[in-house]
Amino acid sequence: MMESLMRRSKFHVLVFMLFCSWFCYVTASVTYDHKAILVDGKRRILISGSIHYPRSTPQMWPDLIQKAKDGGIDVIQTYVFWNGHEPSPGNYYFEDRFDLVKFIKIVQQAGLYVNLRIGPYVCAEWNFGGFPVWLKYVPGIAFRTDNGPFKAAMQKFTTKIVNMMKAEKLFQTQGGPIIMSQIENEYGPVEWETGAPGKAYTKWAAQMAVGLNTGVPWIMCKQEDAPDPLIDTCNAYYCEKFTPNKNYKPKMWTENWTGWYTDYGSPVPRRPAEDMAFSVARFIQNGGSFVNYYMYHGGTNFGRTSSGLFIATSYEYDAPIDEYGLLNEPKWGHLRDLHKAIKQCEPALVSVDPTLTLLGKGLEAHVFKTSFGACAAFLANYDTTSSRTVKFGNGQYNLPPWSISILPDCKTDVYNTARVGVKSWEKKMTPVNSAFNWLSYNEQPASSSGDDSLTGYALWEQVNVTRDSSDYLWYMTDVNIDSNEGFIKNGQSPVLTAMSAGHVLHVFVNGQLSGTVYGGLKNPKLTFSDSVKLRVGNNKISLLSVSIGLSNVGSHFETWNVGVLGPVTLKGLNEGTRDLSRQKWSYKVGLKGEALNLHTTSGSSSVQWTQGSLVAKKQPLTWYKATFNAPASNDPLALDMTSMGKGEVWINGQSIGRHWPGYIARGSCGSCNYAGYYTDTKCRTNCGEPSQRWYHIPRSWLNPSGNLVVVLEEFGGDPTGISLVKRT
Ligand SMILES: *[C@@H]1O[C@H](CO)[C@@H](O)[C@H](O)[C@H]1NC(C)=O
Ligand SMILES: CC(=O)N[C@H]1CO[C@H](CO)[C@@H](O)[C@@H]1O
Repeated sequence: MMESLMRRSKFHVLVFMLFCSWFCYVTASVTYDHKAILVDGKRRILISGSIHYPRSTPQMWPDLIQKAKDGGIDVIQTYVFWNGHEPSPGNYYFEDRFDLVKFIKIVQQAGLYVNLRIGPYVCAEWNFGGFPVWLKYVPGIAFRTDNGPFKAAMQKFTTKIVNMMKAEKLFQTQGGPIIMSQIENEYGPVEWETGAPGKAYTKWAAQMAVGLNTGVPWIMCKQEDAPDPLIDTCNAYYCEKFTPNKNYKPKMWTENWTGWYTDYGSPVPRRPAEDMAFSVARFIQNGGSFVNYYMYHGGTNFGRTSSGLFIATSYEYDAPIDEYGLLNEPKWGHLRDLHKAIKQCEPALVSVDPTLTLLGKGLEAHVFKTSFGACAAFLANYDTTSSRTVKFGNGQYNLPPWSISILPDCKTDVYNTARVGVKSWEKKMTPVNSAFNWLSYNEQPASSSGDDSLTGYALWEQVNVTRDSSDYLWYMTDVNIDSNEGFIKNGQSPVLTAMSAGHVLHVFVNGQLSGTVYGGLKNPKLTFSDSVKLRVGNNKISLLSVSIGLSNVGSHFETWNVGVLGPVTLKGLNEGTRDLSRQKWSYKVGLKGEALNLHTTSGSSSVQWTQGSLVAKKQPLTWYKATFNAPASNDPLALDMTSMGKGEVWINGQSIGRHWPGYIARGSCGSCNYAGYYTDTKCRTNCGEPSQRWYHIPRSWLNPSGNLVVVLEEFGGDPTGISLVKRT
C-alpha cells in the first residue's frame, strides 16, 4: 500500500514535471492584442508604478516594492541610467544604487512584473538625460538621429543591458519578471523636428531592438509612428483620447504624472489624489489597459545626478510613496482603493469594448457587458462644480463634480474617484539632535599663476574643460592698471561685465568676492555687471563658474553650453572699454577641497580646520564638518539646510546631493483648480518658502556613532542653523 502510494506520487511528480516542462515552456509568453497585454495567453489590466533604482538605496528597495504591491501595483517601471552604468567608455558599474539586476530580482521576489525602459535616452530630469558626458566627445557624433557613431554606441549599450537581463533569466519568457521593454523615449516630437534622418533613426531603433530577441514586446512612448511590432504609448496628465497607431495594439499610458518635479526657485507641485484617480478611471473606462504612475516613488537626486534644468535634489514628485519611503496619504490609499475596484472589473474590461451612453449633459456611462454575464460600468460626471444624480439600470447614483463611480457588477457603486475614504497623514519634521559642533575650512579663491597648465587666449566652454568631473571651473586672468588711469585719480571704479551661458557665477577680484549671479529654469544665461575695486599694477580676476548638472531635454540639448563664453569687458578706463575675452586665461577644474577629498574621513584630516568661536559664518567658499551619532529610532532622517546658501552635502563620504533653498517668489503660486484640465502651473504649494528645505540622509549610510557630515558652502551661510530632523 505504502509502496504503491509512493510510486504513484512519484509518478505524479514525473507527469507534472513533464507536463510543466512542456506546458510552461509553451505558455511563458507576453504578447498583445487590441485590448491588452497578454501574459501567458491571458489579457491583463496592468497598473504600473515608476521607481527609479538610483533614486533610493538598495536597503530601501524591498520596502518600497512591498508598499507598491500593497498599493495594488502589478508592474514596476524603471529607466536604465546609462551614465551611471558606463562612467567611462567600456568601464561598467552595476553596484550599490546602480545594481540593476538586484533591483529587478527584488521586484521578482515580490511577485511583480517589470517594464524596463532602456532608452538609453531617458530624459527623467537626470543629468544629461542619462547620456554619459564622454559620448558628446566621440568624433563625428550627433545624438538621437541617423548618425553612425551614435547608433553604434546606443546599440552597444542596449545590447549590453539586454544580454545582462538574458544571462540572469529576467525576461518573462525565461521565467523572469520583465514583461516589456522600451527603446528611445518621447522621440516623436524630436523626430518631427529632425525630419527624414529622424524617421530613419526611429526605424533603425525599432529594428535594432526587435533584433535583440528579448521575447517580450517593445514599446515607444510619445511616438505616433512606432513601427510594428512596437507599441506606441501615451505620456501626459490625461490620456483618455489617445489611440494607438494600429487597431491591433492596446491603449497604454506609460507616464501618468502623479505630480511634477521641483526646480530651484519654483513652488512645489502637487496633484490631488482625486484628480489622479479620476484620470486613471477615465483612461480605463475608455478602453485603456495599462497605466503607469510617473512617479510611484520619486526619491532623491543624490550626488550630482539632477539635470541642468535647475532640478532640485528632492525628486519627490508628490508620488504615492514620499521621498523618504513613507506613504503619502491620502494619495496612496485612495489609489489602492481605485486599483481594487478596477481589478474587480478586470474580467469584463479585458473581454469587450465599452459602449458609451450619454446620461445627460457632461454625464456618461461606459459599460463593459460580456456575453458570459460579466458586466462592469463606469459612471462619469464631467461637470467641475456641481454634483449630479444619474439613473442607470434600475438604480440612482450620486456623482460628485469631476468624478467617476465604478460599478464592477453594473449595480453596486464600490468606488468614486472624488470620495476619499482614506485619512491624510500629517507629515512632520522634528529636530532630533542637539546642535552640531562645526569646524570650518576656508577655500582661497584660485588665481592665475606662472605655472598654470591650462591656458589659452580664449574663453572656453565649461563642460569641454571639466568633462563634468566637477560642477566648478575657475576662469582666471590678470588685469594691469596704469597709475595714469582716470578712475584711480577721481576715486571711481570701473565696471566689470561677464556673460555666461550658466548656471551660477561668483566673481572674485584680488581674492575678494565681488558678487554672485545665477540663471534660472526659464533662462540659464546670466550676466554679471558691477563696479569692481582695482588697484594700480596687477589685479587678479577669478571667475568661478558653477554648473548645476547638464540639460536633459530640449532640441539638441547635448550642444547647450555652460560657463563664461563672454564677452568679458572692463568699462571706465582711459582707453574706454577693454575686452578681456581674448587675452590670456588660465583654467582650473574643481575646487581645492574637492582635490583634497575633504568630504571623506581621510581627506578631511589632511587640512587644518578652524574651531570654536573662529568658525566661519556667512563666508563664501567655506567647507564645514562635524560628527554626529545616529538617532536610535528607525524614522527617516534629513538635514534642514534653510540657514545655508548653495553647495553640496556629504555623509560619511557619500553625497546626499546639492543644497540650495531656492526661495519661491510669492507671486508664482496659483490657486489649486485642477478640475477641468490640470496644468503644472497650478496646484503648487510652499509659496514664499524654500523650494527645498530638507535633504534626505539614507539610514543605511549611517553608523551608530561618529558619522562625518561635510558641507560645501558657496554663497555663505550660518552652519549653526543646520539641524538633523526625523520624518514622522
Ligand atoms: C575646448 O578645450 C580645449 C582645451 O582643452 C580648447 O583648445 C578648445 O578651444 C575648447 N573648445 C571650446 C569650444 O571651448
Ligand atoms: C513632454 C514632457 O513634458 N515630457 C516629460 C514627461 O515627464 C517626464 C517625467 O517628468 C519628463 O522627463 C518628460 O520631459
